[in-house]
Amino acid sequence: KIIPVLIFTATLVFAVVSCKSNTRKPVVKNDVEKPKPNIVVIYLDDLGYGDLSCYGATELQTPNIDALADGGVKFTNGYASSATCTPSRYALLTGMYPWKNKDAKILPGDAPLLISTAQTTLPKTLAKAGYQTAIIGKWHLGLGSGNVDWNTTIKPSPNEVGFDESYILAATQDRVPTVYIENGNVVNLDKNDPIEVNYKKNFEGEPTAKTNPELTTMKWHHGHNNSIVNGIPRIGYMKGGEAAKWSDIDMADHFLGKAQDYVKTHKGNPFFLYYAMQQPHVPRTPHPRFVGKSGMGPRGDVILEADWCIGEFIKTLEEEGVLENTLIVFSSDNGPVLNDGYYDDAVEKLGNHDPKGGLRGGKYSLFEAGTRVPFITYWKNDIKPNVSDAIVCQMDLMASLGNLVGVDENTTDSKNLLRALLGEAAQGREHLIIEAKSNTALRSGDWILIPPYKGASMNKKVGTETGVSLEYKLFNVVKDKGQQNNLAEVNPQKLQELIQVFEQLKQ
Ligand code: NG6
Ligand code: CA
Repeated sequence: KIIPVLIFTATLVFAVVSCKSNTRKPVVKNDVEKPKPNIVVIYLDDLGYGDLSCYGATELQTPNIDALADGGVKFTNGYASSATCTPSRYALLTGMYPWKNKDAKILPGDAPLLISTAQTTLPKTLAKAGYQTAIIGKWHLGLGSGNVDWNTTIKPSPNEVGFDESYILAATQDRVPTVYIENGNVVNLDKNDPIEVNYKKNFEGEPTAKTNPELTTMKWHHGHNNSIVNGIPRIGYMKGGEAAKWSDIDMADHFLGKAQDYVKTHKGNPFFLYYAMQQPHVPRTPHPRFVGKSGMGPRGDVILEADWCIGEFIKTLEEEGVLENTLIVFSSDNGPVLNDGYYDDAVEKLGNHDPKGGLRGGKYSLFEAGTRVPFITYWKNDIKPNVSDAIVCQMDLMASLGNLVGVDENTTDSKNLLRALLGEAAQGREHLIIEAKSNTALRSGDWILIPPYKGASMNKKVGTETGVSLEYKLFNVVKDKGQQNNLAEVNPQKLQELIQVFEQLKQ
């Protein structure tokens, strides 16, 4: 009789103890059994290669992001797949080259979901390994299947492509609808004040920045002259949903609070959190705590705000006891832009700051500053501090993180660069195709090949070079970081070699 009682007691004690210590299933890494790490991707919007003090900025100090770089791997050849947001996010989450999907372009706020619910995604891959998954922040990959009704549960949404939980802004801060959406439902929606959205025409009698400029507190430079929300003119028309409208100046705090709550409530089991911050995309609306702090106008101020948010978020990981076992990947969806459609002093107050960090071009550009961005991996005690010149792309996170957690997906575009990403190997990709506004170029070893394209060489309104011209351009970006010397004529052999590689990869 005593033996069954003993077994029962032992089982009970074991259950209680294992529950308290939050035992995790082991993951095999370097043949050593370790608990599965939490994974957090911190993704900024339009942050440039030179916008952080750890990447050489002297006029802005970003101590919290610098701490990640100092304690982790800082990549000097880290790439977004594209020079604009939607395609980069598509590649990050699907591991697919965005130029293979003709719809992967900057999406309006009422566009249908770009990712098919049948597609393999990063969150789905991690979920296979038992991860809880969430996105908090900017989505910009479309919602629903056309003609979204914002007043019922929106489907498909991030929740149908792999995220257990989502708390998002649908498109961009400058596009309607200017509301938060939680698991497909508009937050604080008053059913008696339904939301209507239209990207083609205004709703009768509703003010716009053109008809009622006196209602705007931020002035538009190009585009951004449709509906006015919180004094800010936006892209697209929106009616109703008064109680649901977000507060722009509180957005950073709002997403931070959600991200912190997520950690607190999910720390018991491995989680994947995609924390997609809105800074420093337009409209730049720093909380009053940060106004004037950079001396560089709102663009600088929101970069400081983002850095502060990241510091607070990391503090939460630490306080909740999970920092040591959390792999953080930090990056940006595309390169920098100053005037992206509002008068906000970004150009006027820039001073000596170089958001491009010595690269050429910027957001929307095939030149390097369009896609080469800050890229940092940090895993306290696991990653040894290092600077890596390996060529890595955000698109590679799917294969690499899959490998880390023991789910090896059969991917074509996403490469398993786990060891490079953890700073254990110096070698990254051999080749990478980058994209800007549907044109593509090749990074191969030390070289960049930009094929000829028709179109303007300057994006005049924004004030950046597009990288588009009718000739082949060939640069050695290790010797010539600023892409000043086109070697296409003096090195025909390299040019032919890269044209072949490019054409093969594009098939
Ligand atoms: C452009 C907007 C720009 C920005 C961009 C998307 C105009 C004139 N310009 O069309 O302000 O919203 O789209 O940026 O409307 S991204 O980072 O999300 O790709
Ligand atoms: Ca962007």
